[in-house]
Amino acid sequence: MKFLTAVVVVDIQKDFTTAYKGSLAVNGTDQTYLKSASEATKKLKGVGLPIYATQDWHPADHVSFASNHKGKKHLETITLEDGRTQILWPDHCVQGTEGAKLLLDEKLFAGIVKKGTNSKYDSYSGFQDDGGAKTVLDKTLKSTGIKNLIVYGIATDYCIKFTVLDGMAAGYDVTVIRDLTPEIAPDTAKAAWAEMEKKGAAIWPSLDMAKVKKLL
Ligand code: VGL
Ligand code: ZN
Repeated sequence: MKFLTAVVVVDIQKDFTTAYKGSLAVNGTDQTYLKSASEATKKLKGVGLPIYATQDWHPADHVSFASNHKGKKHLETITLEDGRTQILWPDHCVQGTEGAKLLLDEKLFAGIVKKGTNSKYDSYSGFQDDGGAKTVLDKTLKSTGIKNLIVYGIATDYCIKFTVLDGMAAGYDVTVIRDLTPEIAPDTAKAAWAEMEKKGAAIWPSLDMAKVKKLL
């Protein structure tokens, strides 16, 4: 059977979780969350859907790390030489480190899409970085005839928002699973949910396998 729907699990990595005392730990990412995310992913895999993971994968000299900008702190915003604004974060998901590891069983995934690998550009989106360089995600999905995406993971206000908006811009119907998608801050998350919905994303409060079966 050929599926019309794929699942994109965003950035479920040690550094983003309280469960592993990550450097950029997001509220609501304890062991209970990880268990729910893992069970949901297994159910989706169980009905045959292809599952892709995105993985934040930064070099140590990445532009988004406050430590690479003298005198700057976590969550400050800077203006880069080319005029773009960049939010600064603690060092996180450095290539090859423990904190960059994915927390779901990698056997679940049809592919793992690394992002944020260019030190000059951040990449909240799983589709492309801030310099416009595409990842393999869109090509991979299009080449297998995928039309719909089910998205969840970390975090609503950054990587989920940009992955969902770029997914819709690339022509996919996108559904986001709210209770599997924790957020960095309430105000930015509220705006992110509103924007995703306004631009046409379906927001489900939780994973509903009866509804998923209609998307297959
Ligand atoms: C993310 C901040 C920096 C995310 C990644 O996964 O939402 N947030 N890098
Ligand atoms: Zn990052």
